Amino acid sequence: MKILVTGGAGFIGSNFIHYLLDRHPDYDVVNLDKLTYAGNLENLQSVSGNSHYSFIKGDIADADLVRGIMDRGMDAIINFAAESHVDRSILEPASFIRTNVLGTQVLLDVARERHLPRFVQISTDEVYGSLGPTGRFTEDTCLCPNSPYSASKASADMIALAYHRTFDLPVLVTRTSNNYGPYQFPEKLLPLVITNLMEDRQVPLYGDGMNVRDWIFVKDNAEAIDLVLHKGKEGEVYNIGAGCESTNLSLIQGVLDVMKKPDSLITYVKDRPGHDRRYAIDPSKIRNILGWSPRTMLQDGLRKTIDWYTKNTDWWKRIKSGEYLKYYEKNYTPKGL
Ligand code: NAD
Ligand code: TDX
Repeated sequence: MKILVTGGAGFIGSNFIHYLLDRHPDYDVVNLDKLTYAGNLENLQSVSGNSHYSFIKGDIADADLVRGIMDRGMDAIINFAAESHVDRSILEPASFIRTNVLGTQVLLDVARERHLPRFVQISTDEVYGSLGPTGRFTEDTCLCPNSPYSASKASADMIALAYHRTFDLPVLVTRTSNNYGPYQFPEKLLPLVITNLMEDRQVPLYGDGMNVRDWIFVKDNAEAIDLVLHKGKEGEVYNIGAGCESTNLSLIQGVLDVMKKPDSLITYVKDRPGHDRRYAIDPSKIRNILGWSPRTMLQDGLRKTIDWYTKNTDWWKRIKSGEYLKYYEKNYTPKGL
């Protein structure tokens, strides 16, 4: 197969490309990525010489560029490209609408023109909104997004599924819970906490710290996406989650324990506006129909992740010393960090 992966220089996309090239060494993978602040070709250094892998710097919203790539005879698009950080969507929503909604629409239009056999839209559990203390999101849960980020992702899902129903485009959608693992940009909770703790800096905990997220090791998500690509049914949505719920406070306490750091490094800060209280994915559909199950549970995955950031200090130190500093100041300084 020839596969166009968009956003492959980001966290999940780069992990997915590593997975795909290992699992299917005869596949050709083209990575189209705009290299925003979140895109990092260092994530793909070890495959840069692989003759089955190529990189194109560009925007998914550039229809002519996407047409040119499709003319190489692609069999599938897997659309990871997105603005992905909720806090940034609160500071500046416009780029989220542009890339996540309009960019996806451009990809869908070109896919339609070129009769693409498979289009996998990578989405998130955040489109379902916030849960109370019980229950889990199924694929039939109504969409109720609360942040500009999740609203842009919900829009893209609905447009993609509408292209299936209206134009018969072979679209599949995956909705995954919070991913963690190697190469995650240190603005997201876990890499922020791990790297701050490595420097004995305070870690910011929003609100009362009791918001719940459902954590999945990124390689398990890559395996699930690969299954959906090959065996999923067109027009269907697949929830992907590992059943690892945790409050943010107990997650951070787990990291403090492994890293042998004191609780006094936690600083409670002002809450995120519109902060969703709880997410939890019901993965029964992908488990029962496609036979997927996660391999890595939270404790083991946390250790692997902490170990990766410990061994790759150059990777995150380069990021944290650049443009990222300006964002960190804008998001956290007024709240006392
Ligand atoms: P990320 O921010 O680490 O990476 C996004 C990548 O997209 C970057 O390499 C960036 O350069 C690229 N990009 C951004 N705008 C682009 C554009 N206009 N054209 C081409 N490339 C562009 O994000 P991530 O955490 O790897 O998330 C990947 C996908 O998975 C996103 O669609 C996100 O919504 C979804 N998702 C993420 C999580 C999570 O926990 N991280 C969970 C569920 C779903
Ligand atoms: O400094 C922080 N302190 C804190 O308490 C940060 C950055 C986050 N938090 C909280 C907010 C959330 O409850 O931790 C939780 C996780 O926050 P993020 O890492 O920002 O992730 P979240 O908002 O849950 O969204 C993530 O999962 C779903 C990804 O960023 C999205 O791209 C994905 O769709």
